[in-house]
Amino acid sequence: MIITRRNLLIASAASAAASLLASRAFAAAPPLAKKDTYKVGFAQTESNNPWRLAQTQSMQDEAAARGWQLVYTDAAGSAAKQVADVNSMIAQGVDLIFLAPREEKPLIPAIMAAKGAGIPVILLDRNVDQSLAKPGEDYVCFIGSNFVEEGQRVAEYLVGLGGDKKIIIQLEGTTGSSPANDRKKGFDDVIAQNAEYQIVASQSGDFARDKGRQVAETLLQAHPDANVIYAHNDEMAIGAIAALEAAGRTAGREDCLVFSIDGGREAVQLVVDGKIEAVVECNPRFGPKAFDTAVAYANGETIEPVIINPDEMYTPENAAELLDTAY
Ligand code: GYE
Repeated sequence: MIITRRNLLIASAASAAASLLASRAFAAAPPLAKKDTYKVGFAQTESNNPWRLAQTQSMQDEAAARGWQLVYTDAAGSAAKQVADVNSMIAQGVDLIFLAPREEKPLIPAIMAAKGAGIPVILLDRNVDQSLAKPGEDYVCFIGSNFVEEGQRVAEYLVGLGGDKKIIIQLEGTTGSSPANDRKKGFDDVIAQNAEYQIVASQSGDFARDKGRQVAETLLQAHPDANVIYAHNDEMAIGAIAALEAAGRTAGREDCLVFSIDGGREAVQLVVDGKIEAVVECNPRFGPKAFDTAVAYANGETIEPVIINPDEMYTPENAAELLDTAY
């Protein structure tokens, strides 16, 4: 090959790309030094529901029990603020960051910034886009529920019930968040295999009670024949029950089945009352496992890239008995 300036440029661009790939493929997540106590960050997404409050409480309790310093931030529902929160933790020199990434893509630069600063990140409860960041390389691991399975369990329960309730409204969680994407996927896949069931509308209620109520109100007007509401979390299900009642309808087996995911005390009580048919648990008490995982990582133990929390399902059969264990 004749060496021209153009060929040289192409060759050097190709080798730069190759070494970038190699560094991505081989670089491990930053290590955590062994110490008696740590200063760790917890970057929370928002605090507008009992699930988030229970998760924050669990992290704070665990830090206090171990005598670790916890730098806590609340992104108040803004991915941009959460990126800034992580950057401020990096500037404060925390040893490790626990991050609950609000959405799958916008938090990638924050994870990369922590990696660049040599600070390991453990993802809690929500995951990030796996084509953009990887466990064991860019962050240590993900700890949380299997959201696809949660959606599947709701759909399988519904199909298993039989009966005539087959026209479904779906209230999705925060757009672009891993639980919303995966809870929809798991549910939709099972429903697609059962032709007599039909999802007539699927829209985001942002995991929030009042947004869920408003969206349910609009969708119930557009689809008055709907007789199943599947909400991606308790808060939106509770909002949807208010919308049903405002429309002169009732939540429950007589009229419209309601399903949710999370398993907060208020929702489990609604299962006891017959207004919610079933709730798939998604446990927010992350503290013990999160801190244990950090210690195991510092000790050089092998950390699984994905650590799944086992979840219960609350049904009319067990809800009363399990009520006291709900957060
Ligand atoms: O279901 C919801 C919360 O990310 C798994 O986020 C979590 C979800 C949970 O706001 O209520």
